[in-house]
Amino acid sequence: MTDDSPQVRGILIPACIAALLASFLVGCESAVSTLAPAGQAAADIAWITWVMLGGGALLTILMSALWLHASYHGRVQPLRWSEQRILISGGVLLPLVVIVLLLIYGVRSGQSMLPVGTPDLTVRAIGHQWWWQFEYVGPDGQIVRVANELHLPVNARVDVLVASVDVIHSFWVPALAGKLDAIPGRSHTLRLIPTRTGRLVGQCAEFCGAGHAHMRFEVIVHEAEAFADWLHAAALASSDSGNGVIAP
Ligand SMILES: [Cu+2]
Repeated sequence: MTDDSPQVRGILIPACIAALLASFLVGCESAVSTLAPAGQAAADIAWITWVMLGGGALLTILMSALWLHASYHGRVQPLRWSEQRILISGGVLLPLVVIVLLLIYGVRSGQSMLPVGTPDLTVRAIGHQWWWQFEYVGPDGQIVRVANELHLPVNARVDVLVASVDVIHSFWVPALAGKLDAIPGRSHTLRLIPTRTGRLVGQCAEFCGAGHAHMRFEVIVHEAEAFADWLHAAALASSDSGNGVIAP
């Protein structure tokens, strides 16, 4: 059986079509999906994902069509372009243009997660085995500590200072932005700009021990006034709680 025998084609073609269709059946609309963005950085990531998926699909269709044509008809007429010209344009120039464009867009998207300019709010996110602690500065300057719930105001520039007290974790809210490692002894800053209210899901994205899979947290994006009310109530609850950490 040769590579282009009818048996091989009979298996490969349905397999390629099935793989292509399967990629469209993956659930994207959820509180934990980058492809249902609720933040500026996530919107950039989602856009480049769709561009790359579309470009990849077009190239796959083009190459499959050429392959099928060659399989069934062979070379029916001489090529108008020399083989060297085809190699240079398709093997060097095309990838160069695609990679440079992706690099420019990737750098621009990455910058939207950098803490540029003064934030409207700063939150500390501290990873523990196996939960997240979020710290706010309350209305009277007191520290407000919350377990596994990150509350944010909509359309605000929020700097999240990501740290860890034990092992390496990774802070990730797919619907808001990319992930950032939480490393013991260091603090890294991630800029979040939520663009719609609602409830989202965050998850530790670095295997950090037996309880890693349970290291999820909830993200609640409020209108600005509702966020101020929540912070005020959380400050009161925090002063009443024994260890100063509010558990949901
Ligand atoms: Cu973790």
